Amino acid sequence: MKFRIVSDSSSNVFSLPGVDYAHVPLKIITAKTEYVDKPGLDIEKMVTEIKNTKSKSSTSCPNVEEWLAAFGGADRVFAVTITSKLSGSCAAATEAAAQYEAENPGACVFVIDSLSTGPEMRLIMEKIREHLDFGHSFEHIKESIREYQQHTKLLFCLESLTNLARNGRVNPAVAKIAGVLGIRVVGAANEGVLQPLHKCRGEAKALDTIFSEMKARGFSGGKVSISHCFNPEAAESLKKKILSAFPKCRVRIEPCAALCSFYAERGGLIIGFEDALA
Ligand code: X90
Repeated sequence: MKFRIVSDSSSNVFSLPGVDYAHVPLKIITAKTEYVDKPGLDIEKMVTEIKNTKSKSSTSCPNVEEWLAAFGGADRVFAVTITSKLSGSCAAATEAAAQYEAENPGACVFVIDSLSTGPEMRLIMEKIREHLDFGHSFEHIKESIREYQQHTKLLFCLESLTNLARNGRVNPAVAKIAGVLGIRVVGAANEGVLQPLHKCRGEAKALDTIFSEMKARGFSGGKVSISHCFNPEAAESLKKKILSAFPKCRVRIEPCAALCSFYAERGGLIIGFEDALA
């Protein structure tokens, strides 16, 4: 029985050692270029180019064929997608799953709508890998992941919400507040959409606010995954803060790939974490 984990590139995960893993890219479309969210892309250049242009840029999700190709050859697939409330990725994966099962009798695809993105998707995939290592059955893993998702959360801290607002993923009024120099918006993924919570002046204040929000949401030293858009310093400061309160905590830091970099924009942080019941 061949098991595979597949995610769209909003997870920022391009390899997952120890399991059969594939990713399907989202795309970032500008007036001049189409950027495919794959390893090797010069994201710094992309972010700078987009910041310096007045013309509108947008994104597009993987299509059914791309998901299908990524499933190819596996008997059991876990397909983890960005929130279905903000992207068509989950719908395409669901359609691909139905086609794949029809064309490959006996094969099963479980589509997991993360209702989130980035680091929370990584936590979900690492949990699936743990179950696979234990040799658990497909059905058992499906149930366990549904339960695990109740105990993973996502927070974000953004210096600019311009691209989110321009593409209708957040209220323009909220984006305007974030546009003020030095103001960061700290918020949460709530039922699959962005929920702004605080306006913070300065990064130190924002990091304190994130850590308080984590604790308010049940964090007590569980696993943490932080993705940043060209802001490793802030990610490290947050990690330090977490470790000083929870010295044994596993905190992973990684850069955003293209899709998350486009929406989180330079300076942005996205934090996935487990609550006490995970
Ligand atoms: O299908 C597409 O074109 C992709 C659209 C994605 C839109 C939202 C991406 C958000 C990326 C921003 C901070 C975290 C927000 C979490 C919300 C659930 C990152």
